[in-house]
Amino acid sequence: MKHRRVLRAAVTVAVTGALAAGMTMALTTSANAGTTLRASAAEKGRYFGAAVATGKLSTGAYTTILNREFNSVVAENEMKWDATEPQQGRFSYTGGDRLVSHAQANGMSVRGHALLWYQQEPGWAQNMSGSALRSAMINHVTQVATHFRGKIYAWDVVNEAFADGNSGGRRDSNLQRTGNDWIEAAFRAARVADPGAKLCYNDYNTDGINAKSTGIYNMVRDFKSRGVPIDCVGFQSHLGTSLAGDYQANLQRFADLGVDVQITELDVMTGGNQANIYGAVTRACMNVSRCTGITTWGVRDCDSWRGSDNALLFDCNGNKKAAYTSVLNALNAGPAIPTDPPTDPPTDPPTDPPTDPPTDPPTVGCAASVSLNSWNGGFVATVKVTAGSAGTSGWNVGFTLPSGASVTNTWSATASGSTGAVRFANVNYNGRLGAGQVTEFGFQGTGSASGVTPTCTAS
Ligand code: 9MR
Repeated sequence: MKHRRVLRAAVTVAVTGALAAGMTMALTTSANAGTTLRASAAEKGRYFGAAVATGKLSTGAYTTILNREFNSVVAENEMKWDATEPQQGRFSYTGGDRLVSHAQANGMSVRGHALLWYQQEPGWAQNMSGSALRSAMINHVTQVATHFRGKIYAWDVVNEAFADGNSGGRRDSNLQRTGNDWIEAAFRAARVADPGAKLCYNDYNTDGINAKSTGIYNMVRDFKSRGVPIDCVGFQSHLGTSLAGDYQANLQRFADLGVDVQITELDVMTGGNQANIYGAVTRACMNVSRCTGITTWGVRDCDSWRGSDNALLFDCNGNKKAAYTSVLNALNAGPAIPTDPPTDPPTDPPTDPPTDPPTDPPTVGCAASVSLNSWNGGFVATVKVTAGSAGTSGWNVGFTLPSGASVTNTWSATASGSTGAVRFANVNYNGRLGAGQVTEFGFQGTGSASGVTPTCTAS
């Protein structure tokens, strides 16, 4: 357990100021205090979540607590690369889909974890490198984010890419060796695949201002300045027996860059300080208006990867611990996320006599548009096909690719040709479209496809 040893070493940064300040606040509760974590967080415009092992969803004692206390879930393992693409190009979404359905049925949002991580890569990817790996990883991001499109509140697009210790630099991995731009390529692909999800970078040992968190801070600042799509940073917060005094200040400096922050994998070593640390972390989040939610990495102590650390808010019998009360009090005492200032009611526009709306001539056939996510040496194209007013029983989209570009992979369509004039025909489930109906397919390639325009033919 290499990861675990690193964690233990890194959580011993001491602090007491934040704890002392927090203890007085924890005694204060608001008049309309909630009585569950989810109600209290929601009252303040935030979520309170748990990591879930989907196998436990059929255990009543577990699900009772989950549904009562949490309004956000994240898959502990089921949305990771080894689970979702066990063989290259063969995707498996059983566990993730099950969690999403559970969330939808119980009014919970879903964090997606994690599109790319150097751990829990499937065996086939561990053996890859260079441009083959770059293509495979971007395809993975595209496929998985597309599958879950519209269902994920925030994705951990990249997890744990920075090194521990004082370098402030990237961690070595086969992903990193594909080129330093792998993180931004992943974020761009995720944005194209699910434009509605918040896209996060997530890491541990970042629970204070230190070399590692500063390395990440510099990356986020650079991404924001260059328009690389990033919306949030996750602070895992696997904590020991003390909390960094600048925990809140660290969250705030990221928020000041224009990203949301979230506590994504909170668990705290048992011991005298556990309840106080839980309270202090919760208060820090509440005090940062862009801290949108907190997730604990499991529900009951016995569900935790930290085993005998008893690191969570419920004991193995499902009883609330002192740490639970500390968190609930801090949620109830905290400020709400400020809402946008009320805007003046719209004034009625001057009313011109109604004119007939311009009528577009009916589009017979189909129209296609393409959105490209490019990186040095490759691209992913997402193509939108819109049926004309007669609908389609099939469609075919053509491109002329620039020289040097070559299609390597296609989804939701059948490709003919890979270079020059290439065509993509519908597959059996997406050919029949009603008037104005839209479907999408995609392809990935090497080289550059910039400037290509699609032509659509309907049958
Ligand atoms: O809790 C997860 C455990 O069940 C897995 O065996 C482990 C595999 O490495 O990953 C654990 O979750 C990790 C998370 O995905 C990323 N941050 C650290 C978490 C604890 O190791």
